[in-house]
Amino acid sequence: TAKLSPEQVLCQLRKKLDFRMITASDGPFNTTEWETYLPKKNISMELGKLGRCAVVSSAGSMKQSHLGAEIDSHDAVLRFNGAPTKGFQVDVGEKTTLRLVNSQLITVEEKKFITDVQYNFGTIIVWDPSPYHANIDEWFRKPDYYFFESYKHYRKRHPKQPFYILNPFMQWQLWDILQENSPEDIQPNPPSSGMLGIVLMMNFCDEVDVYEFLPSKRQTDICHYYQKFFDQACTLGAYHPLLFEKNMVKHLNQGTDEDIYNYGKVTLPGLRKAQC
Ligand code: NCC
Repeated sequence: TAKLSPEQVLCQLRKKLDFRMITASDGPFNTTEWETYLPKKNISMELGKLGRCAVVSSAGSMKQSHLGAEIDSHDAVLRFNGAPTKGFQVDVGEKTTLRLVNSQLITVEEKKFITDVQYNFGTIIVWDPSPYHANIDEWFRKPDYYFFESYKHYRKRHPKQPFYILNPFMQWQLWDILQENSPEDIQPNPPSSGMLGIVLMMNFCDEVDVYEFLPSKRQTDICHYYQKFFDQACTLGAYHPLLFEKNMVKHLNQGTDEDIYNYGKVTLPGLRKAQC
C-alpha cells in the first residue's frame, strides 16, 4: 500500500477521531449521581482556543535537557501520569495546563493521586484501555481498571478542578490510523498516553511542540526523568505500539532533524489547519 502523505494522515486524524469527553448524556453515566461528578463545561470551552502548545514526554532523556524555559514559553503544557515538575523545572518547566493520566495510575496509586498536590493544577483527563471498539456500556461494565470510584473521590475533594473522562472510542480510532499507516501488523493494544496526548493537543492547539517523544542525542534506557529505573521498553514499547506511534509522529514532523537530535523536539500542526 502506498504511504499516505503527512497532509492525508492529518485529515484522517481530523476526520476519524472522536475527541469528546464523557458527559452525563452518555448511556450508563446518565444518572443523577454521575451528573454531580462529571464537569458541565465542554472541554473546548474550558481550555479555549490554544495557540502554541507543548507536550512533555516522561522519558529519561528529558534529564539535562535544559528545556524548561522553552517549554514554559508555550500557551499550554501537557504532562503525563505522575510526571513531576518540582525539582525538575530546569529540564521540564513548571507550567501544567493539562495532565493526561491512565486509569491504572488513579486506581492502583489512588492514595497518592488523591493527596499529592502536584495533581491539583490545570485540567486532568483520565483514559482507560477499552476492549477493541467496545460501546460505552460494554466498556463501563468491563473497564481495564475500575477507576470510577477514585474518580469520584477526587472530584469530591476537588470539585472546582476540571477533570474529564476521555471517551473510550478515540484510542481505537487512533489505533486504526496507526495500523493503516504501518507496513506491519501492530499489536492490538491501545496507543500510549503519549500518543493520545499528542493528538488531543493537535485538536486543541494551533501548533504543538512535542519534547523527547522522538528521542534526542540524550536517548537513554532510563525509563523516566524522575525515577532511577532502567527499561528499554519505555522508549520503544512492549504493550503499547510505541515504535509505530513514533514513526507516524516523525512522518508528520514539520520541524528539522537537528531539532530532534538536539532537543528531541518535533513540531506538529493543529488539526484545525488540516486542509481536507
Ligand atoms: O511511563 P508513562 O506511560 O507514564 O510515560 C508517559 C508517556 O511518555 C512517553 N515515554 C515515556 C518514557 C520513555 N522512555 N519514552 C517515552 O516516549 C510515552 O509516550 C508514554 O506514554 C502510559 O502510556 O500511560 C504509560 O504509563 C506507565 C504507568 O502506568 C504510569 O506512569 C503510572 O505509573 C506504564 N508503565 C507501567 O505500567 C509499568 C507505561 O507502560 C505506559
